[in-house]
Amino acid sequence: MTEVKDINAILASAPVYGAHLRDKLQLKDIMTIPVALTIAGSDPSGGAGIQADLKTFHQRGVYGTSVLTLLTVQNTQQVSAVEILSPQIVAAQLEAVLADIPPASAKTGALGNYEIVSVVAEHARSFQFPLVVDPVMISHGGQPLLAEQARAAMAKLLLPKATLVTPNLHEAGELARMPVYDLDTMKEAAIRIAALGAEAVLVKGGHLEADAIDVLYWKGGIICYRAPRIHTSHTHGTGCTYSACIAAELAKGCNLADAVQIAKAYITKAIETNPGLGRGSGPVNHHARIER
Ligand code: PXL
Repeated sequence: MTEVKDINAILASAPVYGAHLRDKLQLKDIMTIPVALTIAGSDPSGGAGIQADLKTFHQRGVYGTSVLTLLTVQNTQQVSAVEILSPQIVAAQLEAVLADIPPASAKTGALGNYEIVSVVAEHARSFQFPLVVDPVMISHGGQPLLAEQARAAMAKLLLPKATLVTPNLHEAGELARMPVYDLDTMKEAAIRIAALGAEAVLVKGGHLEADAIDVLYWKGGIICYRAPRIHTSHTHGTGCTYSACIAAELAKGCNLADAVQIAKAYITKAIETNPGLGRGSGPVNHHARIER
C-alpha cells in the first residue's frame, strides 16, 4: 500500500469536495467513493436527463460522471428543440471518461438515434459493471428522444448488454410489441423484454390509474413494488431520477431487488416533496431523503 504522508495535500487536490468539507473528510472517503456514469441528454430546466441523473447520484452519495448524447431546449412547459450530437463525439466522451475514472455502474437515458445506440452498445460490450438502460423514447410532452428506426436497435444491440431495463407502460409496449395497460400485461411484457437479452426488466406502472405498481422480472421471478398514487402534475424527470437512483445503489454494491426497493422509496418521496417549480410539469425533489 502507498504510504500517505500529507493527507491535506491529497484532500486539497481532490476536486470532488468543497473546501468547507475537507477537514471533515478522511482519505478513505476519497479512495472509496463509488462512481456512476450516465449517458444521456441535457434538460436545461434541470428536472430530467443528465441533470436529474447527476443530482440523484450526488444525493445518494455517489460521484457522477456524464456523457452527453443530445441537447434539448425545454422548460417545464415544453420541449421546443432537440439537437443530437455526433456518434464520434459521444464515443470520444465515453472513451475519455472510462479510461480515467472507471465507474462501478452506468445508466443510459435519451440516446437520440441509431448511430448513438450502436456506439453505446459497442462500448457496453466491455463494461465490467452493471448497466441500467432507461429506454427513453419520447419526452414528457411527446417530443421524440429516440428515432423510431432506432427502437429496434435499442432492442437488438443494447438490451442484451443491460443488467436492468426500466420501461414505462408505453416503452414496454413498444419493446414487447403488445399493449401494456395492467398488472398482467406488465408481467407478460417484462418476460418478453427479458427474452430480448436483458438480465432483468422493471416495468413501471406510474401511468396506471390506481396505485403506482412496478413489476420487476429478475432471475425467473416477479417482484412487485407498490406505492400510493400521488396526485400532482410535478412529475417531470421521474423516470430518469428513478433509474439514476437504481444505478447509484448498484454502484454502492447493492443487489438489484434492494436497489429497486430503495429507488422506489426515493422516487416516491421525491414526487411527494416536489418543489413546485416552473409553470408547467415541474421537477421532482432530487434532495429527497429516505431512511436507507
Ligand atoms: O424523461 C425522459 C427524458 C430524458 N432525457 C431528457 C428529457 C426527458 C424528458 O423530457 O428531456 C433530456
